[in-house]
Amino acid sequence: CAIHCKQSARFSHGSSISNTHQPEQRSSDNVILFHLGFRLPQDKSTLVQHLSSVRFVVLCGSFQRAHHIAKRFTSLKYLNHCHTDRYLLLQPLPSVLVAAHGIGTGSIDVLLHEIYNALDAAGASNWCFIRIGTCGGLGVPPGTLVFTRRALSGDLKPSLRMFVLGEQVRFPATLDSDLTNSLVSHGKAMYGSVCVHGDTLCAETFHIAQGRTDGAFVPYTEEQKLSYFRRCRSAGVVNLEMESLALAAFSSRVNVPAAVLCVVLVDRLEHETPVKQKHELGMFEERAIRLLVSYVLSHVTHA
Ligand code: R2B
Repeated sequence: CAIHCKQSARFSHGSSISNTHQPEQRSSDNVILFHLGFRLPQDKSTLVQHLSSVRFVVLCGSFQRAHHIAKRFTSLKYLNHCHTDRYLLLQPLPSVLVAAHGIGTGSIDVLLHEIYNALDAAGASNWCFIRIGTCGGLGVPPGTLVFTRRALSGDLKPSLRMFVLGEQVRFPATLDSDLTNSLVSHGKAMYGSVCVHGDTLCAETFHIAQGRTDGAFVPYTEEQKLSYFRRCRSAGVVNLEMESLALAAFSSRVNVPAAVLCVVLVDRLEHETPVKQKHELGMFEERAIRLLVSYVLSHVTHA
């Protein structure tokens, strides 16, 4: 019958679940941003007033870094914020949001949906995501600023693998090349060859999926680990982190440009964990933050 045929039709990626957005299926009534701690109001006027002019959504891992970045745009006194014990969303300028997404694709994905829903309801248009984070390098030294060209899964594909309604679906994941190139140019003008444009391996876990040997157990040999890292390098990977793919897949589906910029804390071809002094690591992170703030400020008015 027609219903049965419709249900069992398969898309070209081999699943009956679409890997693109199906706008007619989306419910926009009574939306609760549970993890940010608010419900979208029926009367959208306050939301429009606060969020309709947002141009940049800056994403980072921790609450502390989010506060640190937001304070570079404004004084604490003027900082609008909403938070739960899970996530934090700050608005240092009418055009800038700064949010903390936690660790991993699962964590950032929750926040992306809720921020998108808020901005969509407020009628914001012409905005983008920029993730700023830390990462391990592959053959590049600590302090390198990596701008992600392609976010890749553990099997080196530019798509996010997810089980949806019991089926494995791969969501195409593309970062915005114009936004990335413009960040790279800005970065190169500030820091020159410290800036590298390359592919990022987005790992599913911190320890095993990134070939670490300092977790509670290790299911591979040193040789297997190095051989995987060499394969990654040959495929163009210069760094490893844990969120880029979810951001790339999400932004591709909702059609919002996104870019990822990470500072290398350790070269994983040499070490498992950072060997630099704490103040040096702080200086490296500061580099990335200064670049991001300078870039955003050069694109927004301070109203
Ligand atoms: C980089 O650092 C975090 C893990 O320590 C993770 O969020 C990432 O991508």
